[in-house]
Amino acid sequence: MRIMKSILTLISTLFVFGTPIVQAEDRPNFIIVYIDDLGWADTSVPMMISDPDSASDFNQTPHLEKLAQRGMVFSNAYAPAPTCTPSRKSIQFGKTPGRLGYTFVHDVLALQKELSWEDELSLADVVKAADSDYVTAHFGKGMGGDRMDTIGYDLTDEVDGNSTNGNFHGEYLSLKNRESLPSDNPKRMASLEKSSLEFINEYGGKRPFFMMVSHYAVHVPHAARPDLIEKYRKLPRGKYLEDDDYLPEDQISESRKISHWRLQYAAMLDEVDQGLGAIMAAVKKTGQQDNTFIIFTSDNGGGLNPNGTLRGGKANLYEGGLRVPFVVAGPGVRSGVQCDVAINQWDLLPTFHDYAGNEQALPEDLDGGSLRPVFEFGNNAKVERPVEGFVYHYPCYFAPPVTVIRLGDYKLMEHHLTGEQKLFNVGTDYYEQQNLIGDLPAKAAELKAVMDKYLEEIDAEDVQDVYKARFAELDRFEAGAIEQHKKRIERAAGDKQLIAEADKWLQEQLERFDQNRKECRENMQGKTF
Ligand SMILES: [Ca+2]
Repeated sequence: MRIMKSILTLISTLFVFGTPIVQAEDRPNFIIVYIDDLGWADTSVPMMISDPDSASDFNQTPHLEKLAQRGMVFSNAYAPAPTCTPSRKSIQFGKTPGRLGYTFVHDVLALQKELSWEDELSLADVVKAADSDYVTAHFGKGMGGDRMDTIGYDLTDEVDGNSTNGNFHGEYLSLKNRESLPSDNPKRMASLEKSSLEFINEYGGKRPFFMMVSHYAVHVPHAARPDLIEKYRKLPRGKYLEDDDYLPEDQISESRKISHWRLQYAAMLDEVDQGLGAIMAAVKKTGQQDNTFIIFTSDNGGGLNPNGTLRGGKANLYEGGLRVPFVVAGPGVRSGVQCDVAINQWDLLPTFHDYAGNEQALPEDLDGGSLRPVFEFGNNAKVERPVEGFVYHYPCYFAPPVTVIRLGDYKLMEHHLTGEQKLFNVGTDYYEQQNLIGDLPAKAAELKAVMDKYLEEIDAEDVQDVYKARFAELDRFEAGAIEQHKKRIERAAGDKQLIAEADKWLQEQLERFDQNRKECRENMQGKTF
């Protein structure tokens, strides 16, 4: 399939030479700065001008503010899933996680089927098929399952191990020896900045490029440079800050440090923003500012609670889990404008296809549409997609299994086991406080019909199959543990202490798997959402 793609690239290159729509020197560059778990209202750029709470009153992202002034802010931008792995696949391939068959983190059914996405057309593939002179790079957190260098990226930093997810949570200098990062490189933010600047300096203005920088920040465990933490200690207190945030560092609890010390969170985001600023400056220096799309967004909704004014957050299907910051600047993109048209990250593949001047037809089974009309005409324009609405299929075994559709201003949520439904007008009530299911049954039925048709079309995963795959996986884990225990007993050669340790270990494993089974059975009872 890779060879097939290369042939297609060659054919398309020849074709482009025959009928040049976009000259090689005019091909735009693309940069995506992809943040992990950044909430819709976490930056200092209001995602909705009419809602002051759609920006943080504490965190500072001045470089993102500059990007927003130069370009557009999308108030209704969506991640493809409420968690990392499905979003990271979806953004690459222009298809919903449901269609790709990978819908939640550790999708046991996809793992059981040993699905691979190497043959899918990726963001990197569409620009290279437009012009083989494009050079493509991916730095940072991967997508799990397949390494980024197997889906069309020329340069990646997944070089020192077989990990398909980059560097776990960005905790190590090197995966091979598990060497910890120095304090001046938290979440590998300095490493990512270095890689991205080297790449821009090498290729900017010489070859068209696409670079995706996938941050490990701001995912847990949080980490930040001490000097930046001190900067935020001195700034005016934001409304979500608590007294405990201002304790000396050695008195901050470990759990707070890992997931919700807001001084550290702001400091971490500050460095993400500095990295964006460095990229913007490097692009400008190479003379490519007016020829480069820079997109800043997040792979799912916010991991911190409260999550601005949105309901829920990471890992659930309320707006807090799905709505993300989205800022873009680039050639032809309107300047200093907020756009309220609903867009999704699975739109980026057809968008790149369009702007790069790719003359091949897009695959027919895509979910996204080119964002060029809204980039150029804002609220007056419409995105043409092959499918209606945004469908989120989430047949998860460790959370309530729910499918969601957003169609127009309405959003229907339906539980797979109980059939419980909720309906919101997220155009006006994006806080999702008013469940309209009793008031607007016809609207709910209309959305459900579109949703069901889509699920049938993509042969969507069935939650009962997911449960079965989970139990089969736990059986496999258990058999593996028993086998490992047997070997340890053999190796112990009668040593009572070693035997006791091995027995204890096995006992713990078996208890854990039983607990996992119990949790799964409880979820099968149909907890509300
Ligand atoms: Ca994430």
